[in-house]
Amino acid sequence: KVKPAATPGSADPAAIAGNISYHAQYSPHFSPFAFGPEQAFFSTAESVRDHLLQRWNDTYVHFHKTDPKQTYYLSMEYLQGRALSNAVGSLGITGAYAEALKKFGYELEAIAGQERDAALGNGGLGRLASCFLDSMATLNLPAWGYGLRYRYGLFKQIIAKEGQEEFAEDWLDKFSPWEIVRHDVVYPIRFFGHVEISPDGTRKWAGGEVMSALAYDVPIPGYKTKNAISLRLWDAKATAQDFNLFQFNDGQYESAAQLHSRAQQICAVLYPGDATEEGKLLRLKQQYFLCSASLQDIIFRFKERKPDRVSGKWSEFPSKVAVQMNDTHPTLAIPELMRLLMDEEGLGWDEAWDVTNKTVAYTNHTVLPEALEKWSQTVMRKLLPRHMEIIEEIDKRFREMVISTRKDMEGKIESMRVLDNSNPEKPVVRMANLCVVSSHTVNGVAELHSNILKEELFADYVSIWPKKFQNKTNGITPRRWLRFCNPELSEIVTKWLKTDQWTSNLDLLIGLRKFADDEKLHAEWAAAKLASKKRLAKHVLDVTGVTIDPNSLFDIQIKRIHEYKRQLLNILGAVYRYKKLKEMSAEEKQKVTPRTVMVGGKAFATYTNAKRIVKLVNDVGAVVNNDPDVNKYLKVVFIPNYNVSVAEVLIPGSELSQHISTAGMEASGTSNMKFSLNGCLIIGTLDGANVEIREEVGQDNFFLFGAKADQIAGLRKDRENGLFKPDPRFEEAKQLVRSGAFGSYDYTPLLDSLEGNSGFGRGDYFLVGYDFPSYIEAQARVDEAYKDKKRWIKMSILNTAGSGKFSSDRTIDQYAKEIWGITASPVP
Ligand code: 26R
Repeated sequence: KVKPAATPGSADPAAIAGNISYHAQYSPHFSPFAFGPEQAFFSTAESVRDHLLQRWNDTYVHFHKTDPKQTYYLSMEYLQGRALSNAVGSLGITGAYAEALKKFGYELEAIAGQERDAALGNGGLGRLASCFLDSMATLNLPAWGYGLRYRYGLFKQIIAKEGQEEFAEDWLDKFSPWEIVRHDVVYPIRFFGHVEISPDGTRKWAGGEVMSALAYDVPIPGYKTKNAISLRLWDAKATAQDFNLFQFNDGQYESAAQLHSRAQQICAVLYPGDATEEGKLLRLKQQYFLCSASLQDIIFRFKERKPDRVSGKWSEFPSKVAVQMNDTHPTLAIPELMRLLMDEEGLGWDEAWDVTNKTVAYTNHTVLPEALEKWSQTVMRKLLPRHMEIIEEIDKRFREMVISTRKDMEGKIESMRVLDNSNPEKPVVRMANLCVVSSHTVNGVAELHSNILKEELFADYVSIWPKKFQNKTNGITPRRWLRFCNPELSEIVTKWLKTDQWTSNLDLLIGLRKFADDEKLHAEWAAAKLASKKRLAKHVLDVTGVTIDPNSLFDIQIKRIHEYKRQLLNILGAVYRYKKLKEMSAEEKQKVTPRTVMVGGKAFATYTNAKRIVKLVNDVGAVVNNDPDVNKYLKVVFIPNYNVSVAEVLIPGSELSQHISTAGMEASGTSNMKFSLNGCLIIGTLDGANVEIREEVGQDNFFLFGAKADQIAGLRKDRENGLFKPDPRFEEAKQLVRSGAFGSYDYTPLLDSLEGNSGFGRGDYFLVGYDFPSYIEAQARVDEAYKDKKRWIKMSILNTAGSGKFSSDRTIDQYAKEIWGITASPVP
């Protein structure tokens, strides 16, 4: 009924409705006879996109004219989640869009719920990249993200009889209204082939197979600013020339389209299984594809902004370009930039090296040995022969440098060098070493983690380049993780602070501290929490069929399933709690704090022990939740298919969250920050960013337990020497699982990983047994604290009040000043 309007309506609901109606009619993706919630979502998104495009174009033109130094963030992962609410919220037109949709009989929230998550990542590293883009745009920084346009990003998790099952999820079905294909932004990408040496000695990569990288741009709005930046996602394509019509007409359909199908493989899935040689090769192809396309684009833009710059001006490059590598996955940016500068632009080694070193910086996100990438030199030479030559030269020159300047370090060279030839059968490239040797700056992601890098993993390099190493404590965007996901609490914060400026200056939250005892605030705070808990309970009922009590303590652990994150400690704690409840008299039970333990997260498809943990949580839940003796006091729920939008429902409704990794193993953690910001208390070890959160919110408002990072090595040694004496409570919990109380599934291998004396994955490498008693005792302190409602709410308020430091705006501001050397460039 609404008259269509082609132009995006400002903030006027009638004009917006007209624009939505225009898109339904003239950007049709469905037959015109219905306007259901799905059609309404796509038309609304396209209408919002018009606003974004305007800003996106203005920002691009502004950067082009003013030519500031720009950061390019290279990441194999982004976990964007949904975009609609975030976009209208950032543009300040949520109310107008809500009203416009009412004209069609729809609620904005329901329409926004139609959107699929853009899940182009696994976990923490990917979500961090997305929070960073939000802050870069909000701070008006000249900065972009580059990534891959995976067809099937993160798998969908379904819990079946045997535990987790993975299914491909097509986020582009039906299509994404947010991406804009740039048919004019296409670069050739080469694989395989050989190195050609011309008579003058110059080397060039030739032959092999060549396909195209095609750009898709996702506009990223800043909060309350005109700037909108870009997440540029590359897709792989073969052309008509690669299609062999002769073969096709001859009935050889598959070989006729061989390159087309190889191109499709590149962006098919994130982290394809790498157990086979094919899988490894495909992963390396993906990494190179991202690096080569992005660097060609960066160099193109460098030239485009000042056409007279072309040759002889390469020393200017690092004053215009900063490249940040998000972990080692985009390390090939280093040899690729060297290759482009030397082979395509004619620079000599020294000049190219100087430019590369001043341009690239590396962030480390993990110290786990199995997550530190090592690539076979054989595979690398086959796929990227010229890059392998360049890597060998980097390795050679690094060794020569150490020998000529640091005789005292000579004994360390073998472990520091880029190439590891210690196993002549399987020589490898150590990607982290390549990053450290080639980057101007290396950073960790929390204070403790950065110290571990400096004192352990990269200690030898620190003695050569003491100033290369920094810390940049992670952060989260307060827009998505409080303002938009928790409107009830946001409103209260704004009311008591008498300003909504905290959304872009999170330090203002500290102003809540002085109201921490105010009874009126307490009442409002408790009501907001209860509303969020009810929404959470509804989600749990919808996806699991389990009814949970909003008056019980909501205790949540959501993150990737990993042994070092110790979901096993959590569930064994719940098993122990169950056992004690079973032993209690009815009278004793009256005094118990009722609890709902929720665990969610995905296990990597080939990570057997992680999958066993998922199964165990589900099995324990099935027994506990159906046991009338205890289910008023304890429920255990596995939340399936954890992702960004599930987190947006769970975090606001949480009261206690578990960040219980073995100290020293979680680089930072970022969901801990989200929970604390939403007034949730943390039970945790002194690991990653927990250390800093506890400092900020105050130690009385944090439930601490467990061994410290500097004790871990000693404790493992003790264990090897047979000095570990398990606590009887730990033995009881394991025994109950072994007894078959939670079903017939064979948990022996999982539980055996907690026994014995030594070895990786055996001998309780993650020290679940050592930390178990202090964990149980910390949980008892939680139960006591929860009985005192006033005290609990005060602690909750103080968590929110102390979360200012963990805004990704702070993190990105530090990167901009201390690593990238870029400054704000707001569109006038
Ligand atoms: C390629 C493969 C070996 C691989 C390893 C590890 C792929 C992906 C990863 C993911 C890692 C790097 C990750 O997500 N790390 C997390 O980064 C977060 C953001 O800094 C931290 O908060 C979190 O502690 C860390 O585990």
